[in-house]
Amino acid sequence: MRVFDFNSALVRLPGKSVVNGLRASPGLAPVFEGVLAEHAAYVEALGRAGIRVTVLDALEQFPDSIFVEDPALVFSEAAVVLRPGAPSRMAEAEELAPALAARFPALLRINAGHVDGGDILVTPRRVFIGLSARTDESGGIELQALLASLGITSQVVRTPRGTLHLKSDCSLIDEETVLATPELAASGLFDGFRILTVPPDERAATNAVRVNDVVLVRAGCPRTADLLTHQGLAVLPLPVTEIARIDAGLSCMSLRWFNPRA
Ligand code: CIR
Repeated sequence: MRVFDFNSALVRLPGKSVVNGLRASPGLAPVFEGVLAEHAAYVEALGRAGIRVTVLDALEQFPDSIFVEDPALVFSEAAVVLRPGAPSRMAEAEELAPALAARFPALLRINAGHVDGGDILVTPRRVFIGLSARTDESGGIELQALLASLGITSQVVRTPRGTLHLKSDCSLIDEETVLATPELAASGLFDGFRILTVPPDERAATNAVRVNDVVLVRAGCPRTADLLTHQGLAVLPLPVTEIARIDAGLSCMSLRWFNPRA
């Protein structure tokens, strides 16, 4: 089983409040109908990649709750309820907990500090936990202990300064290959991995999602798509223009796992 072999996913519909999602810099807010269309294309792509997708109802009181990757971390054997670092997102974790409890054999919880799932990169060798403005040391240490209890090795690293999440700048493409920004590629973090470096003007494409035999990639990044295609990978470009206005990309819109009981 490869760490990107999935048969199950959870997503959450955007509420109209998504237009008020958090963003680091001022600019145009997303248009609700546009977010809805991008979300629908994403859900369809997961389905075409072989995943059974459960779509949860929108939560109007939580504008960013469409980004289910941040309040939880999932593996075949357990789900971890995290503690998102943005105050407006903290309660998303408890909103998600019942859906997780119904689907996983074990439910673990981070009880101290903060961890956003966007800062967690799962690879076959270890799980990287990126410290950022959203993920702090006490959360990272607690997550390491929970992962150790599941027999999973992890390493606490630094999310690059000025980057929202670790996975804003990198993603796992196959068991030994990561896609990364030029800065992260040069940082030494991925020593031992094969690194595919995106062109500087396509930095946002690093937040790709390997799902079974397909790589979902942000549309409008042709050189990154070519880079992946030349590795023999099937690439599926998806539009994220609207959700990018609230600092989001592809990985954050789902929780993906392999359910051996499905
Ligand atoms: C936030 O700032 O929390 C949301 N507007 C975007 C979250 C994106 N999450 C992710 O990349 N994992």
